[in-house]
Amino acid sequence: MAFRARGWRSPPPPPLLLLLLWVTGQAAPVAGLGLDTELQIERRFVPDECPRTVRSGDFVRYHYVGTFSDGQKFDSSYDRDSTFNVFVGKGQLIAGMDQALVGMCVNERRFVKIPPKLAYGSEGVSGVIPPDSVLHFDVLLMDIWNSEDQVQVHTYFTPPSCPRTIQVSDFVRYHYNGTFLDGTLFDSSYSRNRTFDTYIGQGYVIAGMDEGLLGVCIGEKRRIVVPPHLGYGEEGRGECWLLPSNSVLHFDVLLMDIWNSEDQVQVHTYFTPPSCPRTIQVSDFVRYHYNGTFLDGTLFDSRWNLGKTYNIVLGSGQVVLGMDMGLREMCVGEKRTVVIPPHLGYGEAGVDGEVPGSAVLVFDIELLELVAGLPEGYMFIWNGEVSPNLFEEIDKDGNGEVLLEEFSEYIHAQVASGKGKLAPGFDAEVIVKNMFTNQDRNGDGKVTAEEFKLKDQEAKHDEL
Ligand SMILES: [Ca+2]
Ligand SMILES: [Ca+2]
Repeated sequence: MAFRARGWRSPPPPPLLLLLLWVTGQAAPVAGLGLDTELQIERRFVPDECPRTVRSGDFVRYHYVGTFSDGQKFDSSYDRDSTFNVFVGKGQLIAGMDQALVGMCVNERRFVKIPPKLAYGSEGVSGVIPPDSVLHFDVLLMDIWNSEDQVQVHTYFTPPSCPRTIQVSDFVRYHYNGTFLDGTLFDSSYSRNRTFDTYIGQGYVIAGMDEGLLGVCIGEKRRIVVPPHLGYGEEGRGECWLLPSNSVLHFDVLLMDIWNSEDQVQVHTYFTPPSCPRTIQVSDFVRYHYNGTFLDGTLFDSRWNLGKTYNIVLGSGQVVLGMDMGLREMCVGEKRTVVIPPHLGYGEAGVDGEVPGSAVLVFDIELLELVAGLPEGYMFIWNGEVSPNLFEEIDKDGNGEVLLEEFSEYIHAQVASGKGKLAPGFDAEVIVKNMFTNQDRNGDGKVTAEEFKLKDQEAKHDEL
């Protein structure tokens, strides 16, 4: 090993490194001759993009192959399949390497020739580096950061509108590609075809992401650069991957979704009809069109496209609570947008294959029809006075018993003549059957005058 010291907080060095430390400490300056007496640097490859170069004090990760002048290899990081990680300019490297790394870009490749006086001098390293050896290094820089680095954010796509940005305690869903500085991909939510979902600012993600995600809009594309002390540090352990220790991480983030547990349903009316005799109340039957999208604009459901309306009774549990709330007070002909947070939508589970877990839903709604419902809890009401001889009227054949057929015929006749009203939006036969069963106390399929009377006396707001 051609380096004097261990990397930053690395495990204890193997014996050879200890030996090198000792020997280098003893090395006397050597007066050489010709070109071999000076440090020579050849920049073999310089990338087009180079936002930052190595400065003294930086921590770097690099690969190298070390050879003697005759081409014989004495050491290589590739053989160990791991980069060499070290602070530059702090005497942890032989002097020649400390100097040679300065000014390098990530992905730059340098051929470096180091004279003995800037390496191991006239002593060399017993059994490894002969005395007065000129050392050649083929260096490829992988990573660079400084302990003073902060999180860097760079927004490279800004959506046209941004009604809301990420704040502490929000729950977000985002896609990301995670790369090292040299561009190598180490993780991607896209490859899993699933967003990364988390609370922000509460320590569920690395500190650098908690900070770097603040202020992001839906649809924004942002690169977040996280130095290791705000990322996975020396251990390099992520949630599902083991990273090289002390690596800088690039996250290219696309925000898909954002909400807060304190969010309520948001309603925005963008078209109001000229007249509105009644707005939707609980128990009303309504028909409406809608498009359902996620916050990023992806359509997940559309009644408009299907050419069918959605028909429900408000307050009857036929739609998610957020939709029930979002439809209230709407007029026929009105158009509105309803934004539903997941705790009032499909929750953490979502809908398999249709709605991801913890998704905010945006519904664009047009109300087409409204049929006023009955008061809450009623399935049938009389519009006027109830006949005093009700049982006799229902018992058409006068045999003292009411069968379901008689009962059903009678109720439908009342509805047809406008004297009674069934709750809209439900199956009339089911309502009638339930009413009949309710009257038939002993369940023998007939309602007697006695059963009818008992039911009548205890009824508070029941059917008849
Ligand atoms: Ca009868
Ligand atoms: Ca009975």
